[in-house]
Amino acid sequence: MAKDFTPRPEDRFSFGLWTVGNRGRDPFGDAVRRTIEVPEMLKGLADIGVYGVSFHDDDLMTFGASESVRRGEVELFKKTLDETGLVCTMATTNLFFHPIFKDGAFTSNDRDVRRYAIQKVMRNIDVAAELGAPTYVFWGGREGVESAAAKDTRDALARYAEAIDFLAGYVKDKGYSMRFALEPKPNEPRGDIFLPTVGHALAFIEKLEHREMVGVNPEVAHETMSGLSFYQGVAQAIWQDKLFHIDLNDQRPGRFDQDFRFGSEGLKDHFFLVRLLENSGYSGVKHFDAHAYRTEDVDGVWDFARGCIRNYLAFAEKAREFDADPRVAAAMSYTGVADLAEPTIGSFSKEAAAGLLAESFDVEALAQRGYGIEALDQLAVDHILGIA
Ligand code: GCO
Ligand code: MN
Ligand code: MN
Repeated sequence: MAKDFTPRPEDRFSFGLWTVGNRGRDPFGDAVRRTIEVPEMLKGLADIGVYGVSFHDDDLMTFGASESVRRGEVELFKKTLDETGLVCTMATTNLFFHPIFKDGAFTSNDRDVRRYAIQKVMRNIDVAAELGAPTYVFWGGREGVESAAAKDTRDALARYAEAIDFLAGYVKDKGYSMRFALEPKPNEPRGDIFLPTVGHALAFIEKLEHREMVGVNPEVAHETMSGLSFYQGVAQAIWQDKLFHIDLNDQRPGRFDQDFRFGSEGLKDHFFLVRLLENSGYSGVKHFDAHAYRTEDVDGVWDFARGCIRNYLAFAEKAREFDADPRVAAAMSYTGVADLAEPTIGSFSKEAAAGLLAESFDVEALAQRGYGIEALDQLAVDHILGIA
């Protein structure tokens, strides 16, 4: 019989309204399944043990509707959160769907579009604060170009930074406690998107005035589309204390943004990713930004959502077993994993430099060393396959 993996609230799993709400529309075909209304969605998520939900302004409040209609939609959402016990874990702005954003939002060549985009975010930040969302995500899907002739990238990045800093100022002025998380993506829908990878985003943050309240929201699919290691991007973000949020899904390299069920493709990558998140003390939400295959009806959507959670918890269990295996400890010791935590020489001093220059090394002997990583990695594969 299949093993039971029941999530606990402290696992802090979260889904976007647009994920389980995805109706399978793609550039080639129309919606294939019915709308799941917000109350039904939240009840369904609560039933499978989810902790929280996230939203775009336009997922929750009808774009262009009167303030009273939009208020009613927020009130219904709040009421359903109360009834289901779910919390609002993140909010974000839809700055990509409406034709006004075809040339970008914060980086549109049209100044009025840029000002409208900032206003749209401010309005939703107020809603996010009311709902208690601790994180506000910025995914700049339309911030980019098809032709490098169309924008001076230096100006575009300056406008991007100006917008983020202005909005950070707004949050501080209002006394809200939320933090910002920038979500990189290399392309799609734009030919080239600004801040294409975790590395670009981390470097960009260092140029901001309010850099202390801005981190990253890396997504499995997006780094994988770039052919990069998601693990390494996340690990560096953790090292820089910038992993404020994470978008979990799955993806094959070299494809369009597939947003597959978490853990359905890259089993070894996900094993190490979950082990990293669990062992690093990451305390943010585990947010799924994925959707069911287009072949699915509403039952399939819930199979998809349960699958994301099940795979995360299964990898967490596998990671614990791996870390508790004495053969793994021995193999890691042989490989010298913990030895890398020991400082090499420390800060510069004239004495340390003179001491190092006077030291002699047995280069031949050092070059002969085997690191035993084949054996160590095979233990990981054995654990993943359940044959350890
Ligand atoms: C995508 C992105 C989005 C964002 C979302 C939240 O590729 O479509 O991953 O799903 O995560 O807009 O900002
Ligand atoms: Mn995505
Ligand atoms: Mn995402």
